[in-house]
Amino acid sequence: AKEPVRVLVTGAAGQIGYALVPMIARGVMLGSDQPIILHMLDIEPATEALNGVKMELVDAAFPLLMDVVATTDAMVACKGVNIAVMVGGFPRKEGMERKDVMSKNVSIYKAQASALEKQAAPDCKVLVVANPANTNALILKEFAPSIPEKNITCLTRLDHNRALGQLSERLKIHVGQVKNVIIWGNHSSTQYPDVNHATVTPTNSEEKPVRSVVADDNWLNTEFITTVQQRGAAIIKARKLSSALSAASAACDHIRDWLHVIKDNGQLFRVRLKIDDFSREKMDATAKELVEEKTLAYSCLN
Ligand code: NAX
Repeated sequence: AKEPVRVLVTGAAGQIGYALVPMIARGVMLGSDQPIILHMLDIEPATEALNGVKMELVDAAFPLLMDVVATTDAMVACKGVNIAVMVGGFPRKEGMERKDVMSKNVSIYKAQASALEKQAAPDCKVLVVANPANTNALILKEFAPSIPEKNITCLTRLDHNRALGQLSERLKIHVGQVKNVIIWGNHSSTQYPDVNHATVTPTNSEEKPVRSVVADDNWLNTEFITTVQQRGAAIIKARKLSSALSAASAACDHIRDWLHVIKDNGQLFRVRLKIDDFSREKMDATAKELVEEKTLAYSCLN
């Protein structure tokens, strides 16, 4: 039998955590033959809720789940972890300044980076989900220097999957028939969902560029983009809660595909793409926002 893999989920008592831990324990992230030891971290006020989640994991009797560590101590939570999914963070509350939220998250990610730095398995793979996801990942990288930079990532897979969903609804085809959609930039409403390199393989036909199959550049350049950018807000409006099952599922997709690529050839690889003026403008705008976030985050460190 395979050695168990230790998977950390921070913010495990929250809504994404509640959707994510059973997926991991069922093998959705690492495969149906991979035993798992789940490490769950949350903060003191969530202790009881966290224990409740642990009780349900026990009750679910997952065949792959070898053990559960549920704790409010980051040093304990990070011990020996091979994969760390960072979902815990400080949410923006009404009336709060951007700088105050940033400052809270910078200190959380600085502390958790140090815990990972000291305790995680060598070659631990990190996925940051908590917002501001890109910037939290940057802070984590800064304060966990022994974790290889390429091992620290943040979640934009949900945005990617949302883009596939929109195209598949529009074209009345399955999501699996669309590929090579790209999300550039920040996981925020400035993100740029780019279909210029994407293709569709319609049933009984060969692969074609998305633009030629959709045949409506106006829709692709306006409504499609804003729908993907604003999808998180639309879910909140409908559910009165933010996306959780789709976020958890995307986190599993992200890790599964990442490990698969590593198994195949050991490295992520770069591709050379032609970028048109429309894309350039959108990419510059979201890059500008990322630089602003970075500056704000660093100002919180002082
Ligand atoms: P919840 O508020 O339901 O859960 C967050 C959990 O984190 C809570 O249980 C809280 O106690 C815990 N927590 C807070 N500080 C912590 C700390 N220092 N250490 C450990 N745990 C801590 O939020 P949920 O809906 O689960 O969302 C979690 C995060 O994901 C948010 O930051 C949210 O903005 C972000 N999202 C990111 C997405 C992405 O695509 N990158 C999409 C979904 C989601 O909005």
